[in-house]
Amino acid sequence: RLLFSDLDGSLLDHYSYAWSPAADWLTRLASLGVPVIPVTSKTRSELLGLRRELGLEASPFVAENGAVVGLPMAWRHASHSADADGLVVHTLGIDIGFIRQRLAVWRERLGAHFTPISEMSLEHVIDLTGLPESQARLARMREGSEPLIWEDSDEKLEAFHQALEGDGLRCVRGGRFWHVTGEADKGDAVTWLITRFAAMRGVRPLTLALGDGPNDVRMLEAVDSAVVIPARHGLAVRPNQSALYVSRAMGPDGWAEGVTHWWGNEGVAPLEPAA
Ligand code: 2M8
Ligand code: MG
Ligand code: MG
Repeated sequence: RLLFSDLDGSLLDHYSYAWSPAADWLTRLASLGVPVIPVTSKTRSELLGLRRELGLEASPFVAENGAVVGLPMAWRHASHSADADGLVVHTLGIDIGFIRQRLAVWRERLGAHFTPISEMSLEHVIDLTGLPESQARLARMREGSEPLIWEDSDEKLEAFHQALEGDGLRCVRGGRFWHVTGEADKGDAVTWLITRFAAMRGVRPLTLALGDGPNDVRMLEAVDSAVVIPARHGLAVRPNQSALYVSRAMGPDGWAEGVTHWWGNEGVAPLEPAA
């Protein structure tokens, strides 16, 4: 089995970033050897400490909406070379320099008003996200996606989306920001990891994913069963997925509710321990 999870608004509370309601499930899944794989808009730098706190250091991770995939030692292939922390980073995305260049071009040509995170002061990032200063700093260390706040009309947003598409870029909506990325999304990264796991173990894993935002839709469609967690942002999240459960509770409470729904007790074979 593999569990893929969005962080903000899903495993973590949208405001406080707390996850205690999900802690029992995290402990149980760890003891069963089921990898819990964060699939998030956050950067690799933000994930470094967070994975440690959540006890997810042995799991792979997906950062920046699919642009960056990190593999722990056990997941790496002979052809992968690891960095100093024994982590292999597989980049599915496009270089951040190219994204920022194209943003500058389209801002000029369309006369559009928006603020990319790279142009925000640290105070502004803290204000918008409620992150502590140290984390807000790490949120600005982007490798393959640029979050931005849109400050213009819906018509111009549509034109902006089309312009980016012509560059092979995409613009997806997270809880607070628009995120400009390359063509790889959360769904592509999840599919890549499922294929990698199947190649390692010789068996296709049973997969579950949980998310609360429009940028989670492709991930929720890439797995066997899925959970949509309702969010205060009220943005539509409607994956094309027949095995879908919509939780009643928000954030980590809804997360635990959703895992219990699919992997609780009834009708599900016991979780197999790790090989
Ligand atoms: C941004 O991502 C969230 C996730 O959905 C958003 O758009 O609301 C990113 O800047 C991420 O790096 C950061 O940690 C997060 C904090 O709320 O905001
Ligand atoms: Mg989210
Ligand atoms: Mg997210």
